[in-house]
Amino acid sequence: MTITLLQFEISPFADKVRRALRLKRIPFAVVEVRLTERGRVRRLNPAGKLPVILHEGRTIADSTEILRYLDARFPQRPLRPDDPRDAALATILEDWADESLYFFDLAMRPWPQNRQWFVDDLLAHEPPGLRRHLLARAIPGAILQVARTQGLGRKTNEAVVADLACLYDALDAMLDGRAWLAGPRLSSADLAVRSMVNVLDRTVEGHALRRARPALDGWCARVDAEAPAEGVSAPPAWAGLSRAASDAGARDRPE
Ligand SMILES: N[C@@H](CCC(=O)N[C@@H](CS)C(=O)NCC(=O)O)C(=O)O
Repeated sequence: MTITLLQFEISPFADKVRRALRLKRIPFAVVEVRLTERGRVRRLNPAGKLPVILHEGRTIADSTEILRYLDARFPQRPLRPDDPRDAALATILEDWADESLYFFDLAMRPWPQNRQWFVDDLLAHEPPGLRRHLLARAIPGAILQVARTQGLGRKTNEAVVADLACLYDALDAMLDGRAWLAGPRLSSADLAVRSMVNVLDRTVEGHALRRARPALDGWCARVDAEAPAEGVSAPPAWAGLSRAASDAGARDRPE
């Protein structure tokens, strides 16, 4: 029975799940949920978060739980490393990406120089009209507020970028001479971290920091080759990519 993924397309957690499904070559259907459909999201997941997958009468929420479920039900191309120490490292890195690196996305994407692309991504499925206009005005501030509550958003912008540079240095060092973050093959750690780096690439600062780190840059290409992201909207001029280049990763979406 086909898996149905309910998602906000822009979400790095949805990206992580889509990459896992593609890596394992599991057919899936996507249902895009509107940002304003709060009741629908809560009915699917009382925590009020997406992604959620539906499979054989089950509803599974949380990207980490979803990846575990996929590994249990579809053992081909396992996401969990075999070696217990590698598996432990993958668990910790996945949690770090989801619970810490994610807040750099929330803190940096609403900045003025990144905002337009962010709003375009957020509202890609929202038809033109008054509601779209109001959401475009309200959402960046609301997201910044979440980052402030968490703490990262209370730092200066310069300090946030310096923190991210330090973390990217750490990733670059981990990946120097190694293909993957945890163990001898691509694991859930690679998917979780790559999905966050991917969304941070949609900021001027994150993009420049990633491109300046060769081991991190090469690893991004390796993950994308094995577990491709879907096409997203064209990058702005500063990203130095053509629309065709950005769409190159947009392979056919399984039905
Ligand atoms: N731990 C969850 C996090 C999911 C999450 O934070 N999703 C965000 C979108 S990026 C969401 O649904 N936010 C809606 C809200 O907080 O109201 C996972 O790994 O799936």
